[in-house]
Amino acid sequence: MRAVRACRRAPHTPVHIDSVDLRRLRLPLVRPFETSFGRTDEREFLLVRVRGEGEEGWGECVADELPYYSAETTATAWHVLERYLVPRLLGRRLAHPREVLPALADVRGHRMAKAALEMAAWDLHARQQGRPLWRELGGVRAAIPCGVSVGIQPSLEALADRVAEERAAGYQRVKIKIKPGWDRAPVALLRERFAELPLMVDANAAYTLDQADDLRALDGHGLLMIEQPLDEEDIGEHAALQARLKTPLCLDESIVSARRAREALAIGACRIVNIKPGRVGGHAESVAVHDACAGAGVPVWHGGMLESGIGRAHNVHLASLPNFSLPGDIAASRRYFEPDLVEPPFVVSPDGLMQVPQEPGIGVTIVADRVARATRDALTLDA
Ligand code: SMG
Ligand code: MG
Repeated sequence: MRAVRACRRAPHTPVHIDSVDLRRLRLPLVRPFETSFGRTDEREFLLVRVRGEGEEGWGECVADELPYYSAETTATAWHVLERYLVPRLLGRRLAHPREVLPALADVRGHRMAKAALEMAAWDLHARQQGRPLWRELGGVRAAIPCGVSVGIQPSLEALADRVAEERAAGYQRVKIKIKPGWDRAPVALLRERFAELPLMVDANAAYTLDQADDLRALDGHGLLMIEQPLDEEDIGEHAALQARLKTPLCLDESIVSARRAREALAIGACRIVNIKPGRVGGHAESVAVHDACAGAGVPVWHGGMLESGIGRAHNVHLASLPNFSLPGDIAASRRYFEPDLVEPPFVVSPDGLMQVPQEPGIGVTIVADRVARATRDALTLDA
């Protein structure tokens, strides 16, 4: 498949970035989102726009204002982009966006900051080729299956109501957030009310191995998986936990690179992997994680970071690759921001599918005045 596509591809225009705009935005969420580490009412995030050869490309940085999901924040990402990452790309000619991450390799870590720039370069490149991003990444699907992530709710009844609403909207699977003290009861209730519901839980690293019994108590409920129960550094402990559970473990925070994915799979730390391009340094590394998992017979699905339509568009294109065989946390724009920053907004069909955009690049129109209204800081860096 890939070889055929490569033959038809237009000659590559090199990636040449003349200027980069950084923006910090704040947008209120349609509904607050609560996890084991806290509650978000308003999303703060960065946008990166790269320009070159008369085209532009957009990326979104998934880092949050607060260092609770990960060490990176909007402030650290801005600092590292401005001082170290953007200067390494400005005025450089790269043959392909795959060369962006290697060009930034002497800067350690800061994968979310790198990803925003790398993904903007992919959008620029795809627009220059006049092709939708999914074709450049190796996507194979015109529509992707959607799941939904439901935060911790004020009561069990409120949770059941939310889940009923999401099912009615068509989502193919539901994930609920858990933490010690909010695990057995919500799972038991949902199983009682929605016996056939494809259901999973995400702990965002809230447990330790000595709380394994709390997780084993979930084993009888036919969950699709338990996502990231232990600390992101505890790959070995995840392997020990997996050996004690029937339910597959899925790693999210722990998988920061293809190398880490291969190590985790080699020791049996998980049976499923969540891919977020922002977490691993962008699209090229995501494809490498995807391929490593495919080679090991391990399914992947696409995670979400409460993105605006710009980050969501990138996610939808990536999730069209073949080994994204489970529904992702990619939900409709209207669940997050109203209005979203892009047109058309992303919608989910009654059977839980989302169309992959077919226009060049990320394939959506960025609505300039909505971006401007949400912008708190802006900076242009030129070659
Ligand atoms: O984008 O719908 C979304 C959120 C999906 O649950 C989600 N993301 O750990 O997977 C995860 C969380 C991280 C973000 S929490 C603010
Ligand atoms: Mg997660």
